[in-house]
Amino acid sequence: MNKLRRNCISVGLAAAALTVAGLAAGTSAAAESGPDNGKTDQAKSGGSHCTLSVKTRATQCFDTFREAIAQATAGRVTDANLSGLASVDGKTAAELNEGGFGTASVVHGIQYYWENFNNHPPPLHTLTVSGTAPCTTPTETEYVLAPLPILSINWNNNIRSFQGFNHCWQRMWDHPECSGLLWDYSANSADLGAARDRTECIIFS
Ligand SMILES: [Ca+2]
Ligand SMILES: [Ca+2]
Repeated sequence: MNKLRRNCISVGLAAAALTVAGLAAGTSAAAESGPDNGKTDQAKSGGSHCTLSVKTRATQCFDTFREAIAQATAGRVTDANLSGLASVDGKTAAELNEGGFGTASVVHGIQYYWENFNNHPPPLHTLTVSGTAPCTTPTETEYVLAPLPILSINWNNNIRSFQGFNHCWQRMWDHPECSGLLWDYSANSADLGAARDRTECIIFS
């Protein structure tokens, strides 16, 4: 087991308290939340398809999903679909999951602005998070991402679906200090349901 993989890389605030209070998606009516229905805080500027490296904390945004995936994989995967519409296809998913040791950049998760992996009319936005190695066993924490980045959109309270890659699972929390569990260990979700537009902390595991 590579020791590097076992280190917890804290991006932004560290998880202060990993309590499971509030478990069960979307049951806390008083919890801070984003828009209930239509998205209101649309992109102001910059490309809609962004990447975040957990190693360098660098972010970049691109006009196309294809460009974002190419950057997130250090040029290894260059044929992802252009728009970010719907989930990555099976071929691209397989390519993303080939990212193992020795590759420069390994995709851990893609966050989608809309439910059903962005299978929705525009505007479409994606946030692809990458690291330098695959994740370890699903319930062993890799790192905390909180608060979420503010790029062409503010990703806080704006995720409706996500996909994990390279053995990475996600837990989603309502607040930037990683409290108020919204969504427990999962490899993906096509629709966060009552937890839509509420995530401000993701723990990758
Ligand atoms: Ca929230
Ligand atoms: Ca893990």
